[in-house]
Amino acid sequence: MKVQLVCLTSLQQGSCPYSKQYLARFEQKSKDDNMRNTLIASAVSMVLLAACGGGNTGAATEKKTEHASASNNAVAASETKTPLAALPETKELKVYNWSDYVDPATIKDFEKNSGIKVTYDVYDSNESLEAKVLTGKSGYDLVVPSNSHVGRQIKAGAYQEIDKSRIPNYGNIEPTLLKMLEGVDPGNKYAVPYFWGINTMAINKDKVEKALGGPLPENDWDLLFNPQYTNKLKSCGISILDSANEVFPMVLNYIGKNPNSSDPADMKAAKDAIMKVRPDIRRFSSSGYIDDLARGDVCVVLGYGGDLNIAARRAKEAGTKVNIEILVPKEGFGVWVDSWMIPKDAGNLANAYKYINDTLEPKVAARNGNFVTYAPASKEAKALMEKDYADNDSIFPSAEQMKNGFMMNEIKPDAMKLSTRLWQDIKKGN
Ligand code: N2P
Repeated sequence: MKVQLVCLTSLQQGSCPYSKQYLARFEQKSKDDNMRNTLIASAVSMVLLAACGGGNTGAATEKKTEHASASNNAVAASETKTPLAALPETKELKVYNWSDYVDPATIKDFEKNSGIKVTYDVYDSNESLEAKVLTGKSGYDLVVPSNSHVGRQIKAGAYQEIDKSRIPNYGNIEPTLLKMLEGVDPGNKYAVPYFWGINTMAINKDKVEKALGGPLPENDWDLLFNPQYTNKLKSCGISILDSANEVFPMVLNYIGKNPNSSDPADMKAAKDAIMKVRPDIRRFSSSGYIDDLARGDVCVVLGYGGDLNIAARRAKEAGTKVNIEILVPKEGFGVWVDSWMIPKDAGNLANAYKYINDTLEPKVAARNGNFVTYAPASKEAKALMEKDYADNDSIFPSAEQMKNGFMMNEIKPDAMKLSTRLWQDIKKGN
């Protein structure tokens, strides 16, 4: 993926804020950096695309992109010549999604407008979802894995191909997200992006400053992985995601390794690094940390960017003095894309398509985006979101910041097994 292409059309119109030199420099850097090349360029271009397409002058460009994307990726329903074969009509839809990942009001509206009854269950880790979908009898019509798990689950035969012509809003999807997913889902046959976001950390600023009794470290990740700091911070509470897949890349990056390494020696080094701070970790949590942080029960959290923002909002709404800051560390943060996928055993196919389509409606996507504080895949949604969120760099990191991000890619099956075993040991304290 050539970063220059990203702003090309806007540059011709003079509306792209990034100079050719800047983009060329970035591309050179990407070439030099084997580990972070293709996918990071894509991630950066995602932000550039948003920036380039934001103003009025970009409107023509936007249209062109949309058209190209529609013809590349889907035949919009309106363009289809032959009518679609009818799918069996049913009256329900079973969704299995991440917790805190939808505005419940959008589900109510969908039910009201469609007459479909939605059953909505939640999980808080890719591991939990995978355990269900790999049985082949998930009982769900829609699930939402991260890009790190999409490829392996497709290969395992867990999903049905998407009929894009049944999703008229498919052309609303930010094209860069589809490009990013191509690596795990060639031809974008199975996965339809929903939100993208980052794995990062948040602090209760007052408590952290008090516990440290001195300045915050230059490297934000020292707050979580350097015993010099964690020794002091354990008194106010450290919480990290309860998932090897979400935490190992952060640790590998901290110790200077490839965040997506499948090398057993690197995995063991990551485990050793966590074991150094293990006595100081109060909680392993993948969703409960939102309220822990909002209440002031923990002061440093490794979590999902949007969830950390939800914690900050809840603290504000509760009128407490809990002062939460979400960090976007210059030393690196993980980037992921979560997608709708239809399990093989889905029984309410027509309704699954209707629901996916609804989530890509810019207004619905913006409403969900405001509620869950992640970046919607529906590209027009950002402009409709509350300004505070649209301007929040832990929800929409800037192009500069994205250079420090790394995609959280799929790791090899053997490495996955090893990291799961190491994670159990870490939790037991072995
Ligand atoms: C929502 C977490 C979704 C992000 N609570 C995980 N990729």
